[in-house]
Amino acid sequence: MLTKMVIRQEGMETNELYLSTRLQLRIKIRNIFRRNSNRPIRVIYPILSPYEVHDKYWAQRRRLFSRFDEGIMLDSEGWYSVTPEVIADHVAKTVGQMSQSMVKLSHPYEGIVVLDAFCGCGGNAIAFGKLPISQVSLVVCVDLDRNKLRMAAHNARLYNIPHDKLVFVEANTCFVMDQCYNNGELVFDNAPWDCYMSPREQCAGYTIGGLDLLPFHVDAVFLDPPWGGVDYGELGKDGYDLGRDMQIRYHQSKSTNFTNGDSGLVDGSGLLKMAASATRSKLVIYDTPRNTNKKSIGRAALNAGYKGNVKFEEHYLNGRLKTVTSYFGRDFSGLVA
Ligand code: MGP
Repeated sequence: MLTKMVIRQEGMETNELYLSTRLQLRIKIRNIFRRNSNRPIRVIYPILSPYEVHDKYWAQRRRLFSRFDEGIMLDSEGWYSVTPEVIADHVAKTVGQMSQSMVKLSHPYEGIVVLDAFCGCGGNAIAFGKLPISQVSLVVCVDLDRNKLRMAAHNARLYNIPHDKLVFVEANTCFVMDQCYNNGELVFDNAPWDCYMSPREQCAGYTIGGLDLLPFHVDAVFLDPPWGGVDYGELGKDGYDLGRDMQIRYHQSKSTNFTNGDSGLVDGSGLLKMAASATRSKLVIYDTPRNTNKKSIGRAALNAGYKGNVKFEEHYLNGRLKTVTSYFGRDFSGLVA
């Protein structure tokens, strides 16, 4: 960790840290004989029906969405995993600003195309959608669950996000990043497209459909994946290891470069690599638990081919650390004295 500063805004504080991937390489070599055993994490999902919500999240509802009372819709997973609005807005704004120097755009008046790889009920997609078109021109919202996409569309309308700024794609996001994009361009080579087509529908004025809605290119990937349930905190301070504790199902019969053997699972490090290879700029934004082990972020960065420094933000709400965000794609060494 090389430097640290604090940004404050409306009850939210963000610590900015810069992690050196070179430093992580040294740590990796030193730790090679002290590998953690592959102990499985205990996953306890809340026993709630899709329409019930834990008191703790209900109490935070207007922090999750300032327009909650206008009719925001969330399912049980959405309740515990959606990013609080002020954090989502901050991250989106940071991406909008960073992208201007990082992404070479074909049209000077247009912004970047962001792939929101785990859209869920839309908290982050809405935040990206609020940015001016000169920063973000399109958000491609991917999720396996069409009902979540419908809720996200409904929620986006409550925030008056233009209908042509969000497109909702029902698909396995690993498949999208691994098989549909390479170096930022849409590729058709290996994709059994017929198997992955989903019917098209209009919802709250937005289009929801399958892979045929994917745009020809993407500039940045935003990753806010499931962390394995609500008890990630039991792994302790710095105990959440991206390579060990995050497991995302890749609905794909053949194993690829990114899956762990034939398990059909991609770990958090493989996920970053997949996202990086999908974009040309390698601009990837990664939301992970507050107890994410920073060395595991460094290892994941190296594994995905990044060099130099990674920007790492800790987001506090009313003095409590909520989430952390890592920004990959630019070497931040110049900012570090
Ligand atoms: P939390 O730890 O469940 O709540 O999630 P809280 O109120 O901070 O916990 P407590 O210690 O006060 O009891 C904190 C934040 O992390 C949530 O608001 C979500 O933004 C995010 N989050 C939590 N989970 C379990 C997930 C997840 O699985 N995926 C993603 N992407 N975000 C999550």
